[in-house]
Amino acid sequence: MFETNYDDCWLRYERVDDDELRTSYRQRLSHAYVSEGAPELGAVRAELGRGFEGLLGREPHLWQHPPRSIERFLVIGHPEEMRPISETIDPDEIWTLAEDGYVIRTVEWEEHECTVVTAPSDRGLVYGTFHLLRLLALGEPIDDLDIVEEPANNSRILNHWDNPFRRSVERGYAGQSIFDWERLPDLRERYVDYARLLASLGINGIVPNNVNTGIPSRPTANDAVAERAGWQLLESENLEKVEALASVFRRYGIRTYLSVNYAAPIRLGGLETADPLDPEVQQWWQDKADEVYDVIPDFGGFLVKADSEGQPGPYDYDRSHAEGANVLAEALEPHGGRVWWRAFVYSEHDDRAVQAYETFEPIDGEFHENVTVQIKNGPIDFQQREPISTLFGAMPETDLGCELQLTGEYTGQGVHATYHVPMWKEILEFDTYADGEGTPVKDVLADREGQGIAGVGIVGEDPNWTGNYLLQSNLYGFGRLCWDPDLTAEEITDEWVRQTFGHDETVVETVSDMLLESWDACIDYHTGGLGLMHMMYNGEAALENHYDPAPEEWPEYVGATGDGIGVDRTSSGSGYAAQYRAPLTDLYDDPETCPEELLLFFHHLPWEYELPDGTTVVQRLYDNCFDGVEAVRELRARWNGLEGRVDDRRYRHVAERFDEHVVQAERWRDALCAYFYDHSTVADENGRVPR
Ligand code: GCW
Repeated sequence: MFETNYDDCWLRYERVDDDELRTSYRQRLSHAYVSEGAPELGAVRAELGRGFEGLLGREPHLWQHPPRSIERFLVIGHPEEMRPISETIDPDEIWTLAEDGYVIRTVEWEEHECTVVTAPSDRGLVYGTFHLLRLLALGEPIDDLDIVEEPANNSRILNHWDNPFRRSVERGYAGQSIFDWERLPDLRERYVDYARLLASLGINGIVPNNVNTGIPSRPTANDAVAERAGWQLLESENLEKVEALASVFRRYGIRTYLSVNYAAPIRLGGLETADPLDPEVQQWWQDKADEVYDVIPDFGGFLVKADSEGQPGPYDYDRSHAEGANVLAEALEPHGGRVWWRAFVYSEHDDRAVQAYETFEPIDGEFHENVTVQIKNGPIDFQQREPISTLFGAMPETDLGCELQLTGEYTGQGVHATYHVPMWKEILEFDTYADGEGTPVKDVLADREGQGIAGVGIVGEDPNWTGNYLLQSNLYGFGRLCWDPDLTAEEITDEWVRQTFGHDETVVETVSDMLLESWDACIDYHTGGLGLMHMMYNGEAALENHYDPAPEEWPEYVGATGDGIGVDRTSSGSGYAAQYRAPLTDLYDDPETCPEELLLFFHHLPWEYELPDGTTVVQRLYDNCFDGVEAVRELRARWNGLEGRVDDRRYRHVAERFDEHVVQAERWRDALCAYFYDHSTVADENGRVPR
């Protein structure tokens, strides 16, 4: 019934092997009293059918009332509509939950024992149902459940850099876009299965089109455009297509947003200007928003890349980013929509790291309440490891969103099995001192209506969705961390491996350890560590862009000279370190106290500068590059050791990519070591450099 030509990822619902466990699951769940009405409940029943058939060998018997003749049964619905819930759980407990929250509890009702999934919203019932199925897939006992879940982040959104109509994906490494805008509003099963994957993680928002909406420079009214592009999704004729896609995601509690182009009033409206303070422009956005909500009643809002990498914006009219965002916010406000306004601006400073703060910190508090400023985790651009953006500690009066990257633009592009969860944990745990000591990024973002986390998507039409099967773990991990940033990387990894590869402890342990070690290896062979970054080839061809090494292309990022390496971002340099709250500025300003993993991001140091363990900077760079390659070889060997324990299709696919991974890691090691030697003329103590 559910055969597709693409992978099920972590929703495999493999049969529960343990007879005793399977029996106890069947006894409690084979009969289900599920509420009706909302489209989400249709998704709940469909998922129960699919999940139980896989896990328990048969679909549940669905009842429209409490099955009096059955001792134990499952109940899914809202307190007020179902007696097994309203008579066992205090409704206030449910109504005071966060809207997306849910409760899963084992209760005694009359002479029955019920497993209850209840929530204040239909979306919560979807999330609760996937949580229950996850417990079964993980082989957890369900005899005495008392689970209360609320998401830490209000918004948990996927940003797709998919180019509609062209079906290419910017920084996509898993084939073409899964969204076929030519064929929409016709729907595909793959859209449903993608919505299921996202809902199983509690993702509640999606932007299906690229922030680079296709208008690189300031257009004029009569600028003929041959090729259709993302900005045209706002055209009346395309809104029906957006609604069709939105209707699929809506059933799974996911709101649809659109990336819009700031010059749309000119391009779509034929106006002469897109000046946010121009009344005609304000009216145009208002009319466009009204039109969108007529077609898509639960539309989420607009995502905007403005005055960045050639995209138009308010600076074109000498307006601030707040003035720029607020005209869209006013248009969306009556409909409950939100503007996600990206803070990814640079190019006006020698040190690109300083610009976003200098642009946005001064206008903190000037944005309308329904504007969220979306900030990349670091000041550069999703590098293998970056310090945390200074903006997270600098805008208390503005709703903030953290933008993370799932796709591996700089971490191996769909080939290298680089797991981002440990990186994201480091980002979310970083103490910004925004409210004194103990104000980690995760707390800066949490528990505020307009805040949350956005992730740059990773899926494409490849049967494995992510280019490498192991990279499905990044989508899984992103969703789990958005919901609960307190989960450990180990917990998330264990969950993903078991649901994806089963419970063979050798496989679970091996794959988990491999993933948890992959990021460190990635940093070592791609950068040499110590905070260096941005040494990639910037060629035109999409797939070689940012994949190959070319340190010589970026002197201002690496700071390699005859006397040393690194970039001075302290008070004696670009002054970036001063944008942090105390005591971070002093911590970073002094090479003696600056964390080693960021040393050369903040400091330009002599090649022979001695690190605390007595190693020199240049020797450490050589060692890290070689260790990085060794680590990748070790990862490959461990994977190869799993032959016969993992199905052949996925085993061979991943093994092949590890072979590519090793070769590419060697390429980076050799290019970086040669570059370091050319500048330092200091040979490796172990005779490996020069080669
Ligand atoms: O990461 C860089 C990428 C661009 C991307 C841009 C951005 C969508 O190289 O491909 O454009 O940043 O985040 O806007």
